[in-house]
Amino acid sequence: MSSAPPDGIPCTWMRGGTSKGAYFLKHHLPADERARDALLLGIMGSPDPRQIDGIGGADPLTSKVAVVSRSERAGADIDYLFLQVFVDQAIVTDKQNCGNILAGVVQFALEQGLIQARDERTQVAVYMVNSDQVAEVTVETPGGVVTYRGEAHIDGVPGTAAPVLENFPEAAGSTCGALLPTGNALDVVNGIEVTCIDNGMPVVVMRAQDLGVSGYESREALDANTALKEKLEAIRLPAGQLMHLGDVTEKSVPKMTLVAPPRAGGAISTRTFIPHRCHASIGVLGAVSVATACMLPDSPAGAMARIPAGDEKLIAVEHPIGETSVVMDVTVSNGTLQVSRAAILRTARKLFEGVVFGH
Ligand code: NQM
Repeated sequence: MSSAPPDGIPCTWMRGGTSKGAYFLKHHLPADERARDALLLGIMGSPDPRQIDGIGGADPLTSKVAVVSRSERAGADIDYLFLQVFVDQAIVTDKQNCGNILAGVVQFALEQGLIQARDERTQVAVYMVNSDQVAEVTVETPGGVVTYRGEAHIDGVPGTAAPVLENFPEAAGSTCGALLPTGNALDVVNGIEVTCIDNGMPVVVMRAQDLGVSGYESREALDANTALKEKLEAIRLPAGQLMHLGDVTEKSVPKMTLVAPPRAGGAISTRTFIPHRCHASIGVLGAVSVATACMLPDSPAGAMARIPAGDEKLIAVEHPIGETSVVMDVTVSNGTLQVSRAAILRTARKLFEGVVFGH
């Protein structure tokens, strides 16, 4: 299948936020994209629903790849390309970003010697190749050395770890060209009211109730609901065109988020399909996009969200296993929403470092 180097490739396997992935230095992977993708499919064990012949975890959230290199761009320290390796199809896509895998990229770059740590904590400008956007990421480096241990907790991960702060100063429209790619806060697609939004991740936001569910079901119950999945795909394909993403049949965007009124003290309750399986929680940039939709009065999310007052807002996005809090600086000028910053807390952990083999 691929011409993988027989001696394998250096690889670090990390938990980034609520996802897991293989982190590579760019120069260790084939420069040719087809050869690279074939190699990554072999490494993850795709296509196979069990990924039994690879290191992927048989879930889109654990079949992810970060490709990292020193940046040559002004204003950036390192470049991060995210690749989603589909589990049951022979597809590797760079058409989406991933803020969870981003949570391990800086520690990896520091440990690989691409950049130098400061004492206490190190802030790094990460150029996210997929969305042509810079994220500011701050990690703990006591004595100039990366630590994964700490007291921060994120829902969906047992225990605590060192905090990783992700700041997105320029997320709006990073994939679709505009925060509201259709030009509207509300569209009707296949008879369902939706908000098509891109504040770092293209997402279609709609009322769970309109799709015949409560929006409080478990991930497992929603994943078993094939009728719901068919309805969502029938909305996603035309929505992808409206969002300037073209034919999204083989793309992992837009994500599909069902919203319901909050019921755990947060701003909104969510269930997100990414796009064919229900997310165990919600993606980082997915949460930023949904939190932004909550600020639009015409959106199905805005109508039911509980939003705190003030320009700096803490929006708790509830999901199947807790909540993800997004801090946003928001202003409205001339009736238009301006989000000048979105920030989120993550943690990460290095799980192993070694050599991985393709086919
Ligand atoms: O939205 C899953 C994840 C993600 C993406 C997905 C993510 C983000 O949880 O920034 O983190 O939506 O495919 O890893």
